[in-house]
Amino acid sequence: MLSIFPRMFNAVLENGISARALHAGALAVRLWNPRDFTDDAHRTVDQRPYGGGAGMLMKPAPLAAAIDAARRVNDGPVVYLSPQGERLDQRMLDELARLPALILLAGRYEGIDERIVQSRVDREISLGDYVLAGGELAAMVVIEGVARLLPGVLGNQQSARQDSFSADSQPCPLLDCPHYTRPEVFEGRAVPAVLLSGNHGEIRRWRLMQALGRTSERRPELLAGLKLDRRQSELLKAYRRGKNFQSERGDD
Ligand code: 4H7
Repeated sequence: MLSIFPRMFNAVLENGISARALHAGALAVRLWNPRDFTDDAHRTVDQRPYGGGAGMLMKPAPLAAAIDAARRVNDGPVVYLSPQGERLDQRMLDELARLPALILLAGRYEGIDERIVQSRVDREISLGDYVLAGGELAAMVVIEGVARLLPGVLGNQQSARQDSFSADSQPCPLLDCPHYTRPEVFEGRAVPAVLLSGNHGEIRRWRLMQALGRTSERRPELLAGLKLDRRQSELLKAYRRGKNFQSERGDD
């Protein structure tokens, strides 16, 4: 991990699943600060852009030296987090989680000198079409997304985890169904009766219906990429019928 703000990573490395992955030895993160690879008294990592314009760039020499040092310790593809990158998705996280090592590069200022991209970056990844002040949060998204996929990380579901290491990590085909826990009634809202029925066939059916219905309402483009079988089409129709019924009653 290369960043001029290494302490930002405490947020993800000291908490939750990534912290557990670290302690379990399933994950190791080493932080490299380009500032430690400068040779002037001010430890300068930024420089004005050729051609003018607002803002500064990360100058190439400290980045090159930091990347090369990181590579000597743990060689792996260099991933640069930037808005110009390929969109991150679950399939990509799965791919990254299978690599023995990875060098994440977080840019600050207006980005890095293009010659570093050319000479040392293997893959440019973006979280999505929006702008952050630095690549650190994006890198942390990659760290947490990868950590939870590593074998031996999810204590209780360890074996399930390994089974699903490939299968479960394909791009999630559908959105998740709604979830409920105790109490049965909260602020006047009851848990759907089917979930209390003990009929596991009906519960599975209801959950799939909700997943299909919510996906068609919220992310129709995900559904367009799927080929629904007879049962799934019927469940989706039933969901829509239920919705129409509710809105006719005015309690949608
Ligand atoms: C590399 C190049 C990632 C990194 C430029 C990083 C969004 C994402 C950054 C920039 C990021 C993402 C510098 C471009 C600051 C915008 C105001 C850091 N933003 N920045 N500029 N979508 N910012 O994954």
